[in-house]
Amino acid sequence: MIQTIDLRGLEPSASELLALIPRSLTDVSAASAVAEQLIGEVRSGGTDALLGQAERLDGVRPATLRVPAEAIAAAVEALEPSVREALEEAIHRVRAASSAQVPAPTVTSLGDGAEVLQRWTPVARVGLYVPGGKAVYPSSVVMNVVPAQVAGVTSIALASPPQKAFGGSVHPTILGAAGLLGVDEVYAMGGAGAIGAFAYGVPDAGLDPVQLITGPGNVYVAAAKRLVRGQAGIDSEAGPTEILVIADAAADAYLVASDLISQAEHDELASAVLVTDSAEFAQAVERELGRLVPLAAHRARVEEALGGRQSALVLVDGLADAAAFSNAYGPEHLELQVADVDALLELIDSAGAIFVGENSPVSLGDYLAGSNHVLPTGGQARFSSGLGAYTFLRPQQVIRYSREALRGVEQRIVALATAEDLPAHAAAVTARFDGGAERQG
Ligand code: HSO
Ligand code: ZN
Repeated sequence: MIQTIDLRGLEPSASELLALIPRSLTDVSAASAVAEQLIGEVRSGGTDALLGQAERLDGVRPATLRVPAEAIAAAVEALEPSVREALEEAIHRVRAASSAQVPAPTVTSLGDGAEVLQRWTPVARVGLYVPGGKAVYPSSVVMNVVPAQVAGVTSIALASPPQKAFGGSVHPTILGAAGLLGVDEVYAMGGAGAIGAFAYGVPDAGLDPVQLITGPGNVYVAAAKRLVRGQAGIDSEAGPTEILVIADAAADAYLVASDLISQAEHDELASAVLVTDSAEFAQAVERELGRLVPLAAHRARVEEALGGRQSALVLVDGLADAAAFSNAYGPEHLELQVADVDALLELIDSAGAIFVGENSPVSLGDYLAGSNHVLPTGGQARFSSGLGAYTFLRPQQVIRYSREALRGVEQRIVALATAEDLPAHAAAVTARFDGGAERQG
């Protein structure tokens, strides 16, 4: 059911390795034309366009675009007590771990009276997208809102697709999670149109444009984020979820198979990859998958994900090769289940989040580890990070020189400005010292 890729005895170059990596063929740019049209409609038609899109694409027309405050308060009250308690604990843990992501300001002294301060400033207003298609994830509300709040963002708007089963409003557990976090600006809108609404604003709904849009979504949401980038900032483009497990013969095949299935449960296009130096272990995992998959609640989805070109059991000669494979892949989630996890961890450089040891499954990080579950997919972990307080912060340099300190570098500025044929640059500095040759009076 799941393919085996045997790399033993091979020494692939970096580009050969990339070609060997199992990936789905999702093409964000193919969704671009549709996304562009939906964004265009929202820019010209405002609220009416968004409600019309809801009717067409979500099969229901919301009574109001913005969810009334009373509905959010009622959703908090209606949360099932165990769910509410779990959300509160998740909020507590993610808040604690996110607080460690806020850097302290630093001052660099470059001599007497010469100072460069670096401070971290939150963006003013953000739009957080919480998907509501195949599955509804109140946990993603926590993962988006908490780091923004920890960063000090003062204006937070949330969008989630209208739900037919709830009269066109946002799903009640999403509203409940938003309410627990004190977020009161929630819109029943989804897909590319919602991203356009965030980026350009919807004046007739009182929805002001945001400076940054974050959160996962389907391929149209990803395409829309790509289109509005520049108008607003975006986090990384989210694709189908991925899990890569590096395991050796010492690992527990039942637990590894369970973890692979856990992420395959999300999506037919989800990737589940095992990389191991033990062919016997790979066989044991395959046997466990054969036993467990038919028992899965979302069996069809799991079978499709595991049987797809994006999932595989990969055989390598040793754990150093496993690490090299994983680094080239840059998985969203990486689990290390080997005898010497610390030695292996040293070899890892690219992964959205790394789960170390048998008792740190991805499901822990999805909900309650305290880490964030909005993570880069599709190899983006090779150059970007998951969502965190830092996503909502911008480093800013504040320059403060005294007259004497400026005097100390005056001639060097003149030399460089002259070399660049920018004499006004030089003059702006010398004006402070030559008595102001051009100054009047
Ligand atoms: N594994 C998903 C997040 C999630 N799982 C939400 C359960 N709920 C992507 O990291
Ligand atoms: Zn998950």
